Amino acid sequence: MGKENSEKKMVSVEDRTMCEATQQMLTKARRDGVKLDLDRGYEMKPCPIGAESACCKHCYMGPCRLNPRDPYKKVGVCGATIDTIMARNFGRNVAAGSASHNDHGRHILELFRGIIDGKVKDFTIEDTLKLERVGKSLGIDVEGKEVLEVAKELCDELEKTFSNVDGEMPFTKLAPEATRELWRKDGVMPRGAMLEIMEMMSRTHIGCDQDYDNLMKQITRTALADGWGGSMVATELSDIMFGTPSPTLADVNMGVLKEDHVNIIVHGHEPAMFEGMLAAVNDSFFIEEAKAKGAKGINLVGMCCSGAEMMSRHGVPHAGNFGSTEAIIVTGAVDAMVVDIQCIKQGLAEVAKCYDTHLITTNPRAKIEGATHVEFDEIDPRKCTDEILSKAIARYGTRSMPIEIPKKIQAGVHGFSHEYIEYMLGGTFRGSYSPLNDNIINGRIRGVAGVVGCTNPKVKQDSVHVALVKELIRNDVLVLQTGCSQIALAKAGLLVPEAAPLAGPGLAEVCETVGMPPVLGLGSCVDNTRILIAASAMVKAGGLGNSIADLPVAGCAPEWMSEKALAIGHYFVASGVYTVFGVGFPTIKETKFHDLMFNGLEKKGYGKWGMASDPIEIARMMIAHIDKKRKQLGIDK
Ligand code: XCC
Ligand code: SF4
Repeated sequence: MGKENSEKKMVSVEDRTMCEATQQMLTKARRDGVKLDLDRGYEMKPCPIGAESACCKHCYMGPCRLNPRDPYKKVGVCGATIDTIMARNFGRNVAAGSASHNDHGRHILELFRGIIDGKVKDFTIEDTLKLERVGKSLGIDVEGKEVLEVAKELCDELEKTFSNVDGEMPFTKLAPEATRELWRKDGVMPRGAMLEIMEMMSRTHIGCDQDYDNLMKQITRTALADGWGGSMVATELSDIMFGTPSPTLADVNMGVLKEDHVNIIVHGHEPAMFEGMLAAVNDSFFIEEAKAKGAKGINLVGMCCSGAEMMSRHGVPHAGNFGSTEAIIVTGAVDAMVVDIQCIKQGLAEVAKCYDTHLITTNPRAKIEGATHVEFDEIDPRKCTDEILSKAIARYGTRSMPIEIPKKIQAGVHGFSHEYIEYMLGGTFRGSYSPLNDNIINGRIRGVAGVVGCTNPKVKQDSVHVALVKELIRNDVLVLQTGCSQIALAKAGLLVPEAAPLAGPGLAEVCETVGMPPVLGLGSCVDNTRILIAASAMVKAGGLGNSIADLPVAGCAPEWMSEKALAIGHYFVASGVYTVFGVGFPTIKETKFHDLMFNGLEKKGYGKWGMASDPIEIARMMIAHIDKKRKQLGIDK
């Protein structure tokens, strides 16, 4: 097949995404002359030197470019070697990812403090049982204390996650003792997130830390400050304030839009604004306003991670993942897309303009040129949400575009918090260990995999997620999911108990007994920390070794794209999990730094990195690791 031919084949909508709704909208966008990310991604030819992290622009003696095919032939002007350059680049990626999650977590903590101080009146402490449980797990004496008293102590304790300059980050207490000992011994125990991120940035300045092995220590500490820091604070406090998820039925895909309703999409990451919107759309004043314009009502749906959180907590419908955010505007049916922070493509502004959709930014940390900014303030949420509603309703009244909504919709069960998983698979002690551990030891469940992360227009949207997860469950591996990956599998119809027959005989039997799907959706990307807590609980329940590194588990982000994904990947590796990334990886294979990440870390007692792009190959690697761990545990009969 000639180059031209293969390019033609690549560019068909079926090759850009396996999501049929997104295909339909991409076709329409091309017809309408509107360019989407899915096509921009195809046309972009990424820099091959940057793709393998063989360039450095940390000072203006450069930028220095090394040859990825002969990486040790040259050094930078300052003398930096390829290992230093790759380690510094990776370190700054992890710092940015960790900063994003910590900024999110700190913002959630501020909201929590606002509730305690009485300044914030529109939000409250929903789950007081969880408040007590989390307080106790951090050593707070909750006996006989008022809710607000416990909350205040917890708030002060968790503040240290960000502000500590020494000691150990509070939530690291939840990790198994052997895992913590390793962190202490290697000097990678995270202190405070602001400190770790600052130190990561300073050590990667020209002429500072130029030993890739030493840099790796700070990279590890910075990543741990995400998983056991800001991300965990975000998840746990959001549960306390907005409710801990338990299994909820929710619809997913573009068919959740309703032609005869005012459609509002919330897309981003922090739950507060979305919670505010949810409260406001039920206001009868606005429902009447919408009706006066001829609409049957107001339809609030989510996308990406804030969508995943709201779906988990409240069953709010979810319209699609990262790869569909521009495409959905092409329906013409979106009256407003409301965004806050992270993973919001600037390209949305142009697409929104073409389809007369309001793109509304709400967070002072994330404005977009061409979008309307209506700031959200937790102290007065209605000021923002009411203005958004008025704008969306007015747009419904003046809709002039032809509307085309793909009729794709898929129900699924979401909202498996770690508490619920423990309750479902660990609550009643039958054998010597918890039922989950028993089922792993007796081999019905071969192991547990976390499949998470983004979609990336470098690969056919959703296709690697779906093929990988199907292969894993077919081999009796229980799959836990978050973020955009969870949405991909929800659209494919796997987040229902009826998907059990797709699993191997052992996993299918467990699913049928418990009445659960073979694929469990845990929520957004910060909720990856639920996987850390579940893994720690598995260690503590006994029979599967002493540390997370002993468990027959593995993780994967098969279509990753963000720096947050790298931070998440590395905190899983640093916590003991074998983590495979798809798409590609910013290192050069034949280098010392790559060897450290993909082999050396495991020898030191951590997890390790893996990389492959084919889903069956990824599954094979993850299962081989799970089997290796089973063998080491002596449960490989
Ligand atoms: Fe973003 Fe969180 Fe990735 Fe999705 S999975 S593209 S990071 S929205 Ni989190
Ligand atoms: Fe080049 Fe060194 Fe400057 Fe990087 S820090 S751009 S390798 S001179």
